[in-house]
Amino acid sequence: MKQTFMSFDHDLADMCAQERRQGLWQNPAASCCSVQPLEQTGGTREKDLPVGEHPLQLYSMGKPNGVKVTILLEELIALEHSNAEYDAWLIRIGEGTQFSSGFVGVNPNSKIPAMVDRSTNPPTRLFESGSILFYLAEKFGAFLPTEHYKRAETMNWLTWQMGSAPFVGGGFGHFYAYAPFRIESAIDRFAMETKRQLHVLDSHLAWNEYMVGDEYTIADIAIWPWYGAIMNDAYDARNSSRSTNTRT
Ligand SMILES: N[C@@H](CCC(=O)N[C@@H](CS)C(=O)NCC(=O)O)C(=O)O
Repeated sequence: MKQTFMSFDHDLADMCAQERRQGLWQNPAASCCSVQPLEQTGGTREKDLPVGEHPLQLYSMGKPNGVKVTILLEELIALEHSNAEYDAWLIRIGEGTQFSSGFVGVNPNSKIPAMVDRSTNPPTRLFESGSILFYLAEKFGAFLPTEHYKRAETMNWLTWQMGSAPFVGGGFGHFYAYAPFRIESAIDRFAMETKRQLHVLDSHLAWNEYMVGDEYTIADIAIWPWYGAIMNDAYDARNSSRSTNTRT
């Protein structure tokens, strides 16, 4: 079974928004992108994860953090790294699959993406998209420069992205597009922060082809699914100058 998870999942986003407007957001287990209640951190359902034939098992879905890992895997396969072949298993976060015991065994934090490298003994569990990108880049010796300055710069931008994304998704995306009611100060704060981050990228990319000069790295792979999605109108936010008071 192979799925791709290559693009922003607008259907899921719409479903989240709908759920919340209908009040399902009060039951975090039933809604996606939820705040995970403490009692669910240990895995609420006894269910093993499926395992396929390839060395790498990916448990994910088509949301920006998941897309990062899929892009890197597909780039590695394009470079003919045959050990980068993977089985991709859809984790339906809207249905709470991330709280199953099998998933929690791979990612105790119950968030996609998660991965298992079964080519090692014992198998290596991986969670946090930045950690997965770094692990794969090191393992395959690709998209992570070896030269001192460029390697440091790659990690600067990779960790910048990991630290910045929650302001975009959990902050701007939530308050602008999905929240059941509108809070002007929250929308303003996170819209400004998202614009500021886009400005940081714009300024840097005015002088650099990629985030690390002329080299395509895991920093670009981490950054594109989030900021590319914003530029492609994720959250229906292109016209974000519209008044926070008039949007319904
Ligand atoms: N810092 C984590 C964030 C992962 C994350 O927030 N995943 C979201 C989807 S984009 C998720 O699984 N949400 C499910 C939930 O909150 O229950 C990473 O980069 O891997």
